[in-house]
Amino acid sequence: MSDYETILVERRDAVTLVTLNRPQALNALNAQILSELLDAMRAFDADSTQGCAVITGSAKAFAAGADIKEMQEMDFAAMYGGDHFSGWDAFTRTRKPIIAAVAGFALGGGCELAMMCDFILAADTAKFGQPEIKLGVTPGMGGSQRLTRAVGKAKAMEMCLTGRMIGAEEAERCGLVARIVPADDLVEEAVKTAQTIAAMAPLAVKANKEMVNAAFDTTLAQGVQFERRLFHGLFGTADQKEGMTAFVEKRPGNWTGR
Ligand code: CO8
Repeated sequence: MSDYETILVERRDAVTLVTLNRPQALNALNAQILSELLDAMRAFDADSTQGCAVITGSAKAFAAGADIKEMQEMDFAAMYGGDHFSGWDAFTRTRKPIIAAVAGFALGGGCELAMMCDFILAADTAKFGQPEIKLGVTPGMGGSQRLTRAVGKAKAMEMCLTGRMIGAEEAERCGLVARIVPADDLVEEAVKTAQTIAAMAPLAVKANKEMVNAAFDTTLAQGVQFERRLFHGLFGTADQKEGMTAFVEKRPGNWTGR
């Protein structure tokens, strides 16, 4: 359905499935893949028939990081003076939910991309790491911040300072991933989960995403207040009336997104 060269985009009913597709570089994130991914996510966010997205890679690699060959010769002026991050910032402003379905390597920028998604489903083969230290640098796409918030200081510090990879079980134990599924079932399970989300009232889906994310940027009191305002606001929607009436009438809700 698209002319992209580095990603495949497929619609499964109300779910947009994006597959990173640079197998020769283990899905390393270069400028082209960022630009195509961003374009696909903008189209997804703007399309009222689509309710949730899944981003996945190959069995071997979700993504093995930012493209090292693209960065190798850059100096400070090229990196600082260039615009290498606003695209990723834009990615995080996607308002509908995105699930990362991770099999194989999610390293450096690959781990950071997975963490920019709303939650991670991991295949039992998944391996997460921030190995930038081994390249003489640090995470650059938010990894030092999102990983620390996800797994706490001790493990984030160890991973960033040593480059040690963690497997799916350790990642689940420390709260980095929502759930582990057998590798063969990963994409189907992620799409099924996305379809469950896409079948919910759309305004409530956006509000839930927004308020959980607010927990990372606010004090508890501010976050609770933010939640309350959105909660109040949903009582002005037709879908709140429909959802509660459907419960009382013991039938599924029939959402209008109003
Ligand atoms: N960038 C570019 N090419 C890569 C990358 C990468 N991150 N990872 C793998 N490749 C390429 C390899 O060079 C190789 O290409 P070729 O066949 O032409 O030599 C091909 O993919 C296959 O890789 P390997 O032969 O290395 O495969 P192995 O199975 O032996 O090893 C590993 C797999 C362990 C995943 C290994 O490839 C590896 O260590 N990759 C690098 C991991 C890494 O260091 N990632 C962090 C990158 S830095 C980063 O992400 C910072 C983000 C900051 C944002 C910056 C925005 C501009």
